[in-house]
Amino acid sequence: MTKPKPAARYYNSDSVIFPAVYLFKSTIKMQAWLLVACAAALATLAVAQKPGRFLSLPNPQKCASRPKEFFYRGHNYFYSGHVPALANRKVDWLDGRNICREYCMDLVSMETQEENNLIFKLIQQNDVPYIWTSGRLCDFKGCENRKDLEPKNVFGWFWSANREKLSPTTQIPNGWGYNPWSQTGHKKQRQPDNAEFDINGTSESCLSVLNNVYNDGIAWHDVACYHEKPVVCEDSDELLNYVASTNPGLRL
Ligand SMILES: [Ca+2]
Repeated sequence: MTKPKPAARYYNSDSVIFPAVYLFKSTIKMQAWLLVACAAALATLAVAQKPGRFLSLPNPQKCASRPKEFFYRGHNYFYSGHVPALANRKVDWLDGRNICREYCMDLVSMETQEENNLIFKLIQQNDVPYIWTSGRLCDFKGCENRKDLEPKNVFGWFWSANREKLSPTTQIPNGWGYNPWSQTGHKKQRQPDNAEFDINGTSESCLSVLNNVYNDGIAWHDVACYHEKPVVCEDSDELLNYVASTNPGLRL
């Protein structure tokens, strides 16, 4: 395994997982995939200057005692600001995923308006300035030659936690009454606007919910993944099933 270039660090981690969707059809295949991922992570740790740049594996004990702030449609959620051990932590997007993944969770994915409203309410009621979600632009290795993702700023977004595609960014999603993407931002244009790319060449490849940063209320923004933010974690069926199958008797 070659050492990742710093600029490609997020792309490397996602190119491992995004095309792997078809491997998740059975627990046995999933275990095989996790073994491969584990071996890849260990091999990379040996050469990486900064460890932890790859997806973390779940920790069974942390999964069993994971924070459960509220429950919705079979999943537990928590805001990192409400967990004493994490209350003061702001992390980049990949570290955010890994904080959640050690608890058998992942960054939150809002596939429905009802779920999105719950997250917006959490942000509003607790005066949270911003959070990371699992939303990610498919602009890394493995996303080339995908005509269905073009143009990327409209069709190229997916939830990393479960690899589901988002609705086209220019449309109100099916079953929703509003478009969750902000109508404004740094360039006074609707989101996603990839604004930071014009400033310093860094793509805005990760999806954050910002609380009125642009006098635009609570809304979705594309943001460069290196920014440090608190997180909302949501149960991951894949990681919970994996830990359950490999730890008989563990109460999750
Ligand atoms: Ca933006």
